[in-house]
Amino acid sequence: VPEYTIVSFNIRGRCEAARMLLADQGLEWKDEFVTIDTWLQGDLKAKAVFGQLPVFKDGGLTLYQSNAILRHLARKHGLYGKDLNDQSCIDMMNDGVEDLRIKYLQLIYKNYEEGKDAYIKSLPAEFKYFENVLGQKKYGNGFLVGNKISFADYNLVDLLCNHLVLAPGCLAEFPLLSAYVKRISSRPRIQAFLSSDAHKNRPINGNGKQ
Ligand code: 0HH
Repeated sequence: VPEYTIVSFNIRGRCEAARMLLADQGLEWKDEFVTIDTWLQGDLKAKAVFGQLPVFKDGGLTLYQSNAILRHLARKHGLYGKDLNDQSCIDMMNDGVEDLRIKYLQLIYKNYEEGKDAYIKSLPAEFKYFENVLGQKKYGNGFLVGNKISFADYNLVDLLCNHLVLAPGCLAEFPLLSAYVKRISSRPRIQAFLSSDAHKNRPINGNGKQ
């Protein structure tokens, strides 16, 4: 019996980074997908702490908020740095990823047709920050923080993969970031996860835009 359950809409959305983390760590989880019809009945929404999905279950713990879910898994499975300073830096990185994810979701759900060109033009300025972070590391060939993968890495790689669908050439001028995405995506369990039908058949977003 899997240790964890993720209840979400059947999209990659805000859960795919957690699924990538779980897959990479060799952990088992169960996905429970909620249809729009079920959601519109309102019972699940009424129970949700902030009226939204996803919700994550770990034994007696019920947790809402996708970033809290990532952090819980990170604390539990050693994906939160080696000490307090690492933890804080990983939080800083994840907040940077969240800022970009919010912009991406605004485009997808609110402004896709009119905003797409301008959004793609704005990406180099966004990606530069992450390229610089990787460049400050000794060989530019590791992770966002320290010498070990953290939840922020899964979150960033997931978001960058979505951007490669939106704008396939968008990482071309960022050698460290391109190599980073390739390196993490080719970790054996992540590669297996990314090439699974479950992942491939799951739409990125809930409105069919990507
Ligand atoms: N801060 C929260 C987090 O990080 C934000 C969660 C959130 O945005 O966890 N939840 C949305 C997700 S749905 C939600 O619950 C976004 C796409 C919806 C389209 C679904 C299509 C499904 C197709 C099978 N929204 C519902 C709501 O607010 O009532």
